[in-house]
Order: sequence, then C-alpha cells, then structure tokens
Amino acid sequence: MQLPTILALAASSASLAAAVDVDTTGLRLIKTSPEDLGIWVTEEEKLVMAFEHKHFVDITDITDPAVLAILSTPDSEEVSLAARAVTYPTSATKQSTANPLINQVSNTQPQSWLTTLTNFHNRYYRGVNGTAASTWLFNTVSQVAAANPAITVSRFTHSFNQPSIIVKIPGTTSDLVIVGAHYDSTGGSATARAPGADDNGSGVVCILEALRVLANARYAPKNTLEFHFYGGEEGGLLGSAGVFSNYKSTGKNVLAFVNQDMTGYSPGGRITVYTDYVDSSLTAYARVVATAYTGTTSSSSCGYACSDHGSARSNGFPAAYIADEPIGTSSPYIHTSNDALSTIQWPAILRHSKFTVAFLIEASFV
Ligand SMILES: *[C@@H]1O[C@H](CO)[C@@H](O)[C@H](O)[C@H]1NC(C)=O
Ligand SMILES: CC(=O)N[C@H]1CO[C@H](CO)[C@@H](O)[C@@H]1O
Repeated sequence: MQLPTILALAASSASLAAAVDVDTTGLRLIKTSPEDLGIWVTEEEKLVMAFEHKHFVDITDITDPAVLAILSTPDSEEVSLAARAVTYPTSATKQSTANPLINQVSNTQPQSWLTTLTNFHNRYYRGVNGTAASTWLFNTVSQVAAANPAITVSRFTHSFNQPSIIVKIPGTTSDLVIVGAHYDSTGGSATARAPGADDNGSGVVCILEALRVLANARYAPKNTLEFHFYGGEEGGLLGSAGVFSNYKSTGKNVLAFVNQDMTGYSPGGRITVYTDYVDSSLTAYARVVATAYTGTTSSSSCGYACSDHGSARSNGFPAAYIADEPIGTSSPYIHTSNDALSTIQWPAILRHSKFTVAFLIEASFV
C-alpha cells in the first residue's frame, strides 16, 4: 500500500473523513484542534508527534456524535454536561477528617514505586514493556488496596494490550469522585528508552499513595471514590477515551474528575491549576482545595488534547487538570530518556499526594 505519510482530508466530520475513498488500513485518525477535521497518520507518526510535544486526540474509534461535537467546540464555548449540575463548595470544610489522613502521606512508597516504573525500558502502550508495566501496576495497586476488603480493583481492557486500571472505594451513594493519571510513557519511537518519571509516573505514584492512605484507614466515603490509571494516553488519550465513553453509555454520574499528569518537577513550588478545556466550576473548587491544603497556586493553560481530562470533558463530565508547574517552566525532559528519576523533585510529589488525599476527602462529601 502506497500512501503519503500524512493525509490531511477535507471533510466536515470524522465519519465523513473515514468515508473518503483512500485506503486507511493501519492508519489512525487524529485531531489536533477543535477546527482540525482529522488527519490520518501512522503509529510511528503519532510517536514522533508526542516526542515533539504536539497534542492530539485519536478519534479513530470515537463514534458518538455528541463527543465528536465537543471535540470540535472551541475552549471559549462552555460545553453542557451530561451529569446533573453539581454545586461545589466555596471553601474547604473537612480539615478535621482530612488532616489526620494527610499526616500519613509520605514519599517512602512513591520513591520505591517510581523507581520500578522508571526501570521499565519504556511503558509504550503497544509494546511488550508497556504490557509488563501494566501487569506490575495492577499487582501493586491490588496489594495496596487489599488493606480494605471493601475496595475493588479491575482492569478496563482496550484494543491495545495495556488495560487501564480502575480502583473503587464504594460509598453510600454511587455518585463518583474520580482522580486519574496515565501510566504509559513514550520516547519518540516504539523501542526508545522512556523512563517517564515526571510524565507521568509522578501522577501515578501520587494517586497510589492517596489510595494507600485511604485503604489503610478503611476510609468509608459518602460518594464513591475511584482511582484511574490509564493506558495509551500518549497514543492520543486512548485509555481515558475508552473509560469515559463507557461511563457515559452506562449512565454513571461523575461529580468530579481531577486529572494529574506531571507532579514531580516544580521550580515554582506551587500546585498549578490548568484553566483551559476544563469545567470552570470544578476547576474553581479544585483550586479552593489546593489552596486550603497546600498554599498559593499558580495557573496555566496547555491547549487542546493536552491530557486525559479532555476525554472526561468530551463525554460530558466535569473535569479539572492539576499539575506541578505552569507550562512555560515545566519539566524540559519529558518524552525523552532524560525524564529520569534523578530529575524528580520529591517535595512536589509529596505536595500532590497530599492534595490528592485532601481533594478526595473534601469531595467525598459533596
Ligand atoms: C523492552 O525492554 C528491553 C530492555 O529491558 C529492551 O531491550 C527492548 O528493546 C524493549 N522493547 C521495546 C519494544 O521497547
Ligand atoms: C501527551 C503526552 O504525551 N503526555 C502529556 C503529559 O503531560 C503534559 C503536560 O501536562 C502534556 O503536555 C503531555 O502531552
């Protein structure tokens, strides 16, 4: 099959693009902006784009017209949410519950977990090492969750061999408060070294540390709490797209989704709240919690298809994005072999682990 390396197709929607008469066998349809109608690329071209920090969402398997419509809606326009409208508190009020738990947060386990995660040659979602990382993470998460028999751990499978992992602490309501991070990594080719320490091993270990603390305390929330570890983010938000599409079609009520992608490199020493392609009410609430528990925050924006909050948002769920640093001063190492354990700033990891516990406790009462 002979094809130009990148086929930009003039069509008004993804489904139209798919219907244009070219052989797209083995190619993937990606979208790089609300206005972009879709571009067919090879897997190798996706890897190079990620390496060059070009953001995209892989829409090949997205068929829901409402999701495609949101993916084509500029950030300046509010998107309506599928879930019932949530009124978030304007202050943090659960310190007496949260503080004793936050005092249990440490870097001891995150240092060990991040060492193992970065020792995988890479965690590429279509490669054997990415699958091995998935197996290790599932087993580790299961061991941590075992401190409380009420907690369930499951795999959410995808068309690629790197399932997302979903942990649930059941509440007295089925309304969901979710924290998430992706665990795959990429280094510009299918076999390149990609330790992915900051991007995004760091977010993974913060969420896992929050789970460890809540599991050990046998914390029993009102709202159901979930911890999501996504595969395939670097392939165009694939893992989170699968999970949130399922949550939409099965009518789950998501009160809040907070994504953390990069939590371990912060010269500024402040949690950064991202303000584009997110739900503004939830984002304001996440900032309230971050400020109450960690001090002054920074703000930034990171553009279209920046990370997994985009998948929650396009499926009609309130989503926020929290990271370690504004985009201009964020880690210069990501997507390369230098995104290594040695460049991690551990105070940042600790700050985000504490924030994660605080947010889960506060939001469990919403
Ligand atoms: C998997 O990791 C090994 C080293 O442990 C490496 O030699 C190999 O190239 C990696 N394979 C892929 C597909 O990345
Ligand atoms: C897309 C990707 O490969 N990883 C994301 C990790 O987080 C940074 C910033 O938060 C994104 O810019 C990257 O795209």
